[in-house]
Amino acid sequence: MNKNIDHTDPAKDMNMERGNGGETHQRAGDDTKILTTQQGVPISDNQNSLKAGPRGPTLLEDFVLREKIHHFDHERIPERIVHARGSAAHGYFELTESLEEYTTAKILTETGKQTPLFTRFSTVAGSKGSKDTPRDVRGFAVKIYTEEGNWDLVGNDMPIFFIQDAMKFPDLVHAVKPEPDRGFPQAASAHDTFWDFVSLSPETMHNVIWLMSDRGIPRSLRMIEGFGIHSYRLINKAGKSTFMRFHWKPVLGVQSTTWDEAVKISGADPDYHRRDLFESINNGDFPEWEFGVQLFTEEEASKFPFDHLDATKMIPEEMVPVKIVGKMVLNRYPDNFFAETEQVAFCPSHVPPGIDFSNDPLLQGRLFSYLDTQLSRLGSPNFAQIPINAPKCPFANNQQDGHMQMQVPKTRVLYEPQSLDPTRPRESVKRGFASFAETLDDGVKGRIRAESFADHYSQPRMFYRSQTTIEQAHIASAYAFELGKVDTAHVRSRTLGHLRNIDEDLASRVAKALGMELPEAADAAAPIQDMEISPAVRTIGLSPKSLKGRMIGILVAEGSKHSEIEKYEKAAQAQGASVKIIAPNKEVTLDDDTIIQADERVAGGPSVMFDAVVSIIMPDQAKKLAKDSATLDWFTDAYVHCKAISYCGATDEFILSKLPIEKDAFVTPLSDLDVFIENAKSRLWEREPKVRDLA
Ligand code: HDE
Repeated sequence: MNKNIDHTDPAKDMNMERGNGGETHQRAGDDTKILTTQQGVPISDNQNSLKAGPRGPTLLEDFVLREKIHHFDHERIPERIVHARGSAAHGYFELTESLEEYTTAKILTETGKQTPLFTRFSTVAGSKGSKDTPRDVRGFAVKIYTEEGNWDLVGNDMPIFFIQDAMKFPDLVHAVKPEPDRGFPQAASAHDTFWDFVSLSPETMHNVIWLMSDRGIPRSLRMIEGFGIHSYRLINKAGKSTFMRFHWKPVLGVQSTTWDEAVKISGADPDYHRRDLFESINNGDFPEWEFGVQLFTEEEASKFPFDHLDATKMIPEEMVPVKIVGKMVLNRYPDNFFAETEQVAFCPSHVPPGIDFSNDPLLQGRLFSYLDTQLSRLGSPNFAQIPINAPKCPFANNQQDGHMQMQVPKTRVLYEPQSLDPTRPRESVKRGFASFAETLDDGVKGRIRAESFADHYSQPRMFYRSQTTIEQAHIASAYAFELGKVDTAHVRSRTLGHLRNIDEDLASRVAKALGMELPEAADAAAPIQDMEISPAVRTIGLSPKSLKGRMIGILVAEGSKHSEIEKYEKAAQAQGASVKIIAPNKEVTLDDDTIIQADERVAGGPSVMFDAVVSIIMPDQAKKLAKDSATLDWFTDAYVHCKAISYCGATDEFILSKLPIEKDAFVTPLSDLDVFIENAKSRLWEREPKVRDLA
């Protein structure tokens, strides 16, 4: 709430002049920075092009105009083919426990040191300008500027991937992207081509069920987990290798929205996640993750009931615990979106000595793809020289020239071996990167899929059976929603055949919601196993019961009680929540004549943007608001999204009483402040079956 509204216009104090057309010239004073061309030539007029007379044609000689327009014409670069929409932040990595026994990499052996990093989160399918809240996987890419070179941990918010072999990636992406003939749907998997592809590729079933779960619609980027998916290798001083899968665990826990909420948020604020990241960092609420590793030997891996080189398989935490060895804190929002968030280029092949790759065929394909894509996206093999991509440790090599070369090497010698310039860099057996000396099987060369990759149903079955009842209902409803958008009957039916192999109850619920008969179960290439339940894959009930990271919306209007608003604000903020004031007008006079500035007007700040809501309004205002559909939706949505609502007498009499809102444990009067604060830490999921027809 901003009480000190300042209406003074700083432009008045500047060196302003009006031109003939009333346009504003911001003239530089003696000590102001002077506007120049790219060549450093000072500019005298940035408002008018050079003309032959006041009404005459514009002259071609106007180099100021031409340079300005020319640069503008080339402002766009191709967006990422996948993960185009992203938001990022700077921060640091700190190791809390050394992994010296397993690796020589300094970043994993030197504790207590803060190493700078840059993290970019993304959606996968949508283009750069699409919304933040589609049902989608989230990318979770971290570039750690270690003293032994950059380490790019390019992961997702789900521990498995859709396909097992890089060969299938272009097909997967073509299937989920807008259909090529019609150019839609944008940022959505709910269409025929996606479900056609996945229903013909049973290996996708595991990632698809994660996508259909609440993890596909996160509440905030601060509340997602990160997974490297593939097994990597750690190599120690003795050259011994241990497999590692890495994890990021959000301190705020994993939290999601409901589907109805996600759909409405995308209209209310397409930048919902980006804004949340920006605001939380600017408020000093720095997002934080624990860094954990699952470590296992080749021998242990050989006893897993699946192949760890198969990226469609996770290693349940209950089988190999996640050892927490460090943390990441994001504490600075980028200064410039394009220069940093857009130009950052991640490559899983960027690893420091002591970390190496496994033979996962998906990872092997990725090791080529990322370097390749940066060439067409950033336009030059010199993309590593862009400040956000450049290592922060010394680097030197003999690569030369190319588009946008920023370095000016002062030497005759850009080759090796050489005997002319002793200052030039040399290789180092002692400190250099060395691949693990793996003994390979004498297998037969061919386009082969390992038989150990054949079980596509046991893990999605384990995932579904590990969920709470309410999450299972969300998953079934998500399948029903997505398949409801699929017009081709045989695609829907084929998908149901796979669901039967995952869980008969799931298949029946989805079939019922679609009004379809269950088909034969799909043929399974390997026997389906009943694995142990893994509570760690749930979201409900796993996040800490806390107000930290949550947002409370308080509805006020003319004459609202200032003391009451402050009471709620203070109580929420004391527990780490943020508060936004919503009002019918931007500026509102309260009962004690204080004029405050609302953060949003009601139509601009629907309740989907908050975790819990409060209403403090006077009877005359309540009567008026009772006729406003945005206000009625404000309360109805908060209720159907299972949120805590605190109401005053006038709200109850003139608004709530007209709406299908039951006074359950989470709908409480203003006087029950403590109850509201407790409720606001979670949602009343038991309300959901009363307000929504779940599958
Ligand atoms: Fe990516 N992926 N990917 N991917 N990926 C890209 O690289 C690719 C895969 C992931 O914020 C592209 O710079 C192939 C798995 C993230 O800039 C491209 C395959 C995982 C990001 C590419 C995969 C990811 C990307 C597009 C299968 C999780 C965004 C733009 C073999 C472990 C990074 C770019 C950012 C981006 C290729 C599969 C994560 C085309 C070929 C598995 C987080 O190179």
